[in-house]
Amino acid sequence: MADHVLDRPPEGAAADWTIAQDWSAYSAADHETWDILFARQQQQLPGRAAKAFLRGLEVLRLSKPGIPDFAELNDRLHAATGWQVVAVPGLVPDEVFFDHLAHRRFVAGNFIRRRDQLDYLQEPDVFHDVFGHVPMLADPVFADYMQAYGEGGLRSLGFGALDKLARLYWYTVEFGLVREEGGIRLFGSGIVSSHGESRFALDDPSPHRVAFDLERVMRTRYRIDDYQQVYFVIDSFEDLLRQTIETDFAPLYGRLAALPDLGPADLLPGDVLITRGTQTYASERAGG
Ligand code: HBI
Ligand code: FE
Repeated sequence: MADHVLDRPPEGAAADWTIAQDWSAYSAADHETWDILFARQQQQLPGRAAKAFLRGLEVLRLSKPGIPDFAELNDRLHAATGWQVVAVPGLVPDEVFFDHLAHRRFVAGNFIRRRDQLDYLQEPDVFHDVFGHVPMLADPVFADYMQAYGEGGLRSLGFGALDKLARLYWYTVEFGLVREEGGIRLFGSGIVSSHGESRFALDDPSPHRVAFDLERVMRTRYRIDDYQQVYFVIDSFEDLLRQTIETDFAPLYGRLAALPDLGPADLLPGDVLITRGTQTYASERAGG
């Protein structure tokens, strides 16, 4: 579990940690922060984000100015795939998080970042959660993948294998790339909601880009404090869903327990490399 998570719902939250979005409480400045973030990404993402993501923005009409009202957003999202967005005060415990996903509910922070945090913040806010995650949930295949992930998450708790499964989420849902039309496109929410990383992940020579392999991904540690040193590229959302559903995770966890973890920049002889990164960005940031 993330370090700054409480172990029971804060006052005012329901037993499942949900709260009212309280849309009318946002200030004009809050809505303007959303509009600034939205405009920056709208200018950057065509031709870079996966078609499913861009289609989701349209289906959900996220271009409407201001922070979306979840009630209105949910009418469209529910009609598309049966998913719903529910508001939470911040990070919730793993078990609560997985249970929501398994029931097609995506938890979203209801607060928005301050104006001096446009480029980076650690806790997921409404821009990351709604702009970053929700468009993909309007895609029927990805919608099924997220539910399957929640179900797998609940099972993983019994195996003590959450750290391994969390890497799958990280390197797909948060930071995934996909092959599309002979090129590579973005779909990970942490990338598409970040002005800097939505360039870096595709264009920068520094990170490795490696073809997705479930077991390989689940061995790979990740960093939460800076751009990724490796991105994994899936063939398609159908393929990702199929691998996740067809894999029996119990023996996989057994195998993983016997294998050493990999660092974020390690490469293996069996890797299918799309780009071998220079790792220049990471070494310079490390103080070189
Ligand atoms: N809580 N609000 C919130 N959002 C998350 O993405 C989240 C969480 N709690 C736990 C959690 N993620 C992790 O368990 C997963 O990333 C694996
Ligand atoms: Fe996220």
